[in-house]
Amino acid sequence: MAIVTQGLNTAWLVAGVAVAIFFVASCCVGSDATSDAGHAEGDYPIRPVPFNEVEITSDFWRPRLITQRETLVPFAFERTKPGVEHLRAARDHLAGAPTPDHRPHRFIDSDLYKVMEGAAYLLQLRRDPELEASLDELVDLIAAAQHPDGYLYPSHTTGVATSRQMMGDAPYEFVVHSHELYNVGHMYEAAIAYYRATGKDKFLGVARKSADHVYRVFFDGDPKYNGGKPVLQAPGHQEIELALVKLYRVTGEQKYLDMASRFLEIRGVTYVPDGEGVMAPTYAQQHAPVAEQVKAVGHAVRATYLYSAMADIGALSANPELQRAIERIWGNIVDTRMHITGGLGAVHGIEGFGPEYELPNDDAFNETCAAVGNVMFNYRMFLLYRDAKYVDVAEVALLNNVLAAVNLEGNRFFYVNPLGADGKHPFNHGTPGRAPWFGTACCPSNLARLLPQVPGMAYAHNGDEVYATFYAASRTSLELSSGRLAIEQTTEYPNEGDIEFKLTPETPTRFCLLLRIPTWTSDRFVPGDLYHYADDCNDKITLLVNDEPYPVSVERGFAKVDRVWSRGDTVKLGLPMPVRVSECHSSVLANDQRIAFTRGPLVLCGEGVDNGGPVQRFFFKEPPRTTSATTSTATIASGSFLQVALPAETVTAEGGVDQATLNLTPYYAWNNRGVSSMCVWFPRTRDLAQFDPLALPDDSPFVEIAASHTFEEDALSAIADNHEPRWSSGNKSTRWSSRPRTGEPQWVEGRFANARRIRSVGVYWFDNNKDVKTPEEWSLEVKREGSWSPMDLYVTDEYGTRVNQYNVVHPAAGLTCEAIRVNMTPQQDASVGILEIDVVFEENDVVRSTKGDASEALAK
Ligand code: FUB
Ligand code: ZN
Repeated sequence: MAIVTQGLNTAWLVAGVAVAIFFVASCCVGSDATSDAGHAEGDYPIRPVPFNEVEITSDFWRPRLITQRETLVPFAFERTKPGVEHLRAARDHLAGAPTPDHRPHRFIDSDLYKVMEGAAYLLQLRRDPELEASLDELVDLIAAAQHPDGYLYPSHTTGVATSRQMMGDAPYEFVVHSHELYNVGHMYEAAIAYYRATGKDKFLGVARKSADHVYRVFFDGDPKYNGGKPVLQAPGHQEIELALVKLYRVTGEQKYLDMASRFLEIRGVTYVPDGEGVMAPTYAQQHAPVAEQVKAVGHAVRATYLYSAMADIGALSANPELQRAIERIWGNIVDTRMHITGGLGAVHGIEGFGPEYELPNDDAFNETCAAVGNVMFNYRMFLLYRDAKYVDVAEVALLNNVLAAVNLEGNRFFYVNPLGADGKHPFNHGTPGRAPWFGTACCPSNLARLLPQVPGMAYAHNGDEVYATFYAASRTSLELSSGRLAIEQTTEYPNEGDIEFKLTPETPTRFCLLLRIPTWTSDRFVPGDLYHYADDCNDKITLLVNDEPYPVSVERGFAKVDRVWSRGDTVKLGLPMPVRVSECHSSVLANDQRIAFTRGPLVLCGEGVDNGGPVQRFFFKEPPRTTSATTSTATIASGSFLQVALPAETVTAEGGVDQATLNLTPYYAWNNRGVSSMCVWFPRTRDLAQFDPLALPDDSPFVEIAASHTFEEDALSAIADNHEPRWSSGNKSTRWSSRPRTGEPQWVEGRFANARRIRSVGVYWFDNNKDVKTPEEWSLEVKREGSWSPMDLYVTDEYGTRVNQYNVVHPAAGLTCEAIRVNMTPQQDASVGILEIDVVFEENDVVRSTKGDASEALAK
């Protein structure tokens, strides 16, 4: 029986190479936990042990799973209440009640679904009647918000949402940005998880009804939608595809797998947007049929969800074209577009992949969801190819980028994950640290559902081969062809590299144990051409079976131990874990003359909080001998983590150089002790080191600045750091503000190196429309010959308070001065703030050099 029956092109149907072992896979990590009913001809050749069959005893992971249950998921439910309101409004609307006056985000329900999915995994791990009852209530609500024909999208049901122009005037009119199918895709995943946890099929019924409806409208035509013609358009945000594969697995309904395949098949074929930015063909990977795609482009979350679905369907339909496409794309990612932390989607704006090798540090975007997607995609690639290199990438993304995205306490999040920070720049949607939640909360809700599934990456098998893939202290048992096998794993991994297994087969039996030998033990930290070690390590991997040395022969990243096993046999794997030094591919300009430190699978970073000030002041002329590194454990209220100390050099306040110790922390643990500077890639030259990354740059108009008051989370230097703001909201620019002072007059002033002849002064106001607003009024004073006086304004000028632009004023007549001062009267109950002051000087304006002391300068 061909796995995909309708609508697939012939090449897909006659896919040549059949996968050798066909059984219904049970997947994990965003895929499926068990597979009861699917009947594919092809599938992944190995089956992971489901997460709920692996008991985690790890001191690293257990606390995280407890935090998930006790803090993260309850907190996420609190924060997704607007999603519940949105569904309630839809339910009431369908029942004829007026829609309340609210302005929900158009796909806010998806965040709730993801938290429900995460909660259902927790239920699967342990019964919790209270949690189950609250999920039951939500399921009733979702069912009531669904139209009788299966349509479910509260924003169109109620007609109320923000960004209405992005959802079209009617259902499925603007599939490229409405997120109607993204929403229901997440709903399917939640419904499947809830069904598996509770055995109750009401939610699954809602999912099936929705999927049947979508099939009808998109592929057959339904008189109520799109004038009865099939919509035949792939969703702008992928998600439904992989969710349909799961729905197929849980129900055994072939139609859902066909539908997933058809959504892949029509992508980049039946509809190609032809604009720019979010309407560019590449943005949602619609620039070419998916099987012909070569490089990773566009929005990174969409991309990784697409590639995950391509792996699923490539396996299920044994489709070599799809498989080749994702292999190519994977290569392009690891060779040119992935940060060392496993972060994807380096550039802001499209939240996506930039040009090859464009991997900035402080300015990296690296959305948390993209790292989650990187884990999902790579784990599927491992299931498909049984090659450890894919687990290596998944592990790096998980242990570094994904874990960094939530604090140890479980209630503060990163959406954006840079590899450097000055401690003031509000890179994370308006803040320089983690935020409690976001207007678009895809990232924290993704953490709610990914983390409980991590144990499901630990083991996989195919009946005769047992793969130990993701090391963590744990216990499990699995059914081999020859009988049951119990496994106990003892390790401190990822903090230490010694891993011990105790194997207990029911009876002596032959099977092959495959132990992952991570890429980080080789000449590089992570697969691909981007990063390689700059130092040597002579420590050898060791392998003992029942305490006897066993040869380490590695194939596709796994050391094989093929023998007859008896009860209580032991295997000890030793993966040396010294601190290593990495260099980056020379095409990555951001890392030119820089090095990074790693230990085992963990990327290390320096933080200001451990280093007595900005960590950007450290540099290493020579890659340090990391044998001199010392390790210790830092313990804070919310957890503990390893730290490393290394000898380094620093620049001093006076511009000299000192010997110093650089303290490093795992990247995943940064920003758990307040906001401070952070750096992953350290300079190799003194010139690249900065004593103070917030100091005024050399080309600033001012040499000295002062203010009546500066909020502790802001930086006064922001007003003259030559970074052009794009919006007054200040979400993306370092800013100065007088918070929390409200109502009181404020001033900022800047002194020039010499008396200068001024043509104009422009002020770009910071106005977040909350506690910081443009001033009630403002004016300029200028300092001439040591005394301040109001600046005479050009006759038609006024002191403006427009947002999103400079408010420019000119002096009435030629004016030479040593300094300027901006005096501001705030609006009542608001503070004032400035993002940038732009001073334009007349050419050849220097009146008299004062050798840097303009206070002595004389005006002409
Ligand atoms: O569009 C849904 C999610 O919101 C995306 O995956 C994120 O990038 C954010 O834009
Ligand atoms: Zn996200």
